[in-house]
Amino acid sequence: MILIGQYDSPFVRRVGIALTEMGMPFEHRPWSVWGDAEKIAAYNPLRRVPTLLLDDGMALIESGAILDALDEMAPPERALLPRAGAARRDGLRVVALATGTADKAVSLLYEPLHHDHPSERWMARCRTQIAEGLHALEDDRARRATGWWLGGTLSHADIAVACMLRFVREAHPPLFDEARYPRLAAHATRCEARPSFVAIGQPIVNKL
Ligand SMILES: N[C@@H](CCC(=O)N[C@@H](CS)C(=O)NCC(=O)O)C(=O)O
Repeated sequence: MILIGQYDSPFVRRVGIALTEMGMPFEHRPWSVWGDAEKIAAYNPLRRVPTLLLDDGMALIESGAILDALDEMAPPERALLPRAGAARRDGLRVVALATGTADKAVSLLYEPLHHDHPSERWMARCRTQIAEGLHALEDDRARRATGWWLGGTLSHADIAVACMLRFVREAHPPLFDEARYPRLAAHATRCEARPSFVAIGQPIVNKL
């Protein structure tokens, strides 16, 4: 398999970490969505990352769809979400809160990069959405006594939240006050200490 995209993207990083945690070997092509857009377009007409090329030549896009396929391809004991039922829905809800927050953090980073006159109204909305996403995740984690988000083992929920947190903290430092989100800060510390998180990551490249 070949994973296309740079690890400063919380979505690409999430897929790279999940592949590593699942023990699935892959090659990495750190192509930029700006400088390498036409190379990416050969596999994904949307010119977005992550894009994952499977061994049979199929190109998967959208991190959620990619990880769903990988969970299905992995031996059941290595999948990072339950296959069905309430526990799966719970995990998907946490993942959606995390990736939705990451989406808004990416939009907030892009706005001044792509507009001569960035919209303050749009950026204020993004900041509110990021803060509310972080609050909801902090409250959700407070209601759980388990070591990892969904129980005793690492899941897609843990990875999605941690990748979002690293991106928000690096791209928008004023938006993450550790004192306000102590459980999320502890979650990030725990995840970032794992070898897969250490190996897969890069500082944000904030230019076109
Ligand atoms: N919903 C997508 C979001 C992916 C995403 O936002 N990727 C960004 C990089 S962080 C990208 O491709 N940006 C270029 C663009 O959207 O044109 C997913 O989960 O895969």
